Amino acid sequence: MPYLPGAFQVKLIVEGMTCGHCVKAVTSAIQKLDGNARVVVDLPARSVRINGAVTPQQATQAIQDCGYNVTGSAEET
Ligand SMILES: [Cu+2]
Repeated sequence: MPYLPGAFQVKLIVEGMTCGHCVKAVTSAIQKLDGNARVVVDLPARSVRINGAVTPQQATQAIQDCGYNVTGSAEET
């Protein structure tokens, strides 16, 4: 699915992601909250964008449980 501006309700800045394995770990952690969530990870920008039924607080908790540090969050419209 192509990127649609504004389609992501949650954007987090996550420290410590370095490779595709990290991307998979973060993505599956989010998809445990919402199996249909769309997750786009941008490693250079350290951003995780989420389109799904997930609050920033839930997503932050899930990512921190994987061992990554969430240093910023924003709710997008
Ligand atoms: Cu990794």
